[in-house]
Amino acid sequence: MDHVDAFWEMSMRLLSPFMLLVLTVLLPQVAQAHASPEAEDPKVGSTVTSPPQQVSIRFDVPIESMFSKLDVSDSSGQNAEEGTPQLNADTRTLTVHLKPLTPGEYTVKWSVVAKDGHRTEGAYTFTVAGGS
Ligand SMILES: [Cu+2]
Repeated sequence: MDHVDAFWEMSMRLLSPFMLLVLTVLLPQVAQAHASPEAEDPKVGSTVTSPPQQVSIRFDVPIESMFSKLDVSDSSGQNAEEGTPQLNADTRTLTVHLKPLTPGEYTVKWSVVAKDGHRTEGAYTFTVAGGS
């Protein structure tokens, strides 16, 4: 074993605990940087008795408004939203206004880009009660 190897081995022995600490602190933040829905209004899978005037989703991290989409459609696939989705001042809540909704099931599709550049997307339904 030559001098360089010994130096290298000692360096790694000292550095490894430090590297482990750095990874432990940094990795959870990287993993959480994707945007996941925290709260939906109307709630996922819910049945509401009065037609909502808007759909909003609050995410767990800030999102980019330019790349974020929020679509609402009725059971025949017709657009139910009115205008384009707006990002609230908190930069975590996406809201879109709705046309007057008739009773039935509605599908909400969302697709957002978090500040780390990663896109996440999902869909869920809610039902407006009444009718047949
Ligand atoms: Cu990410």
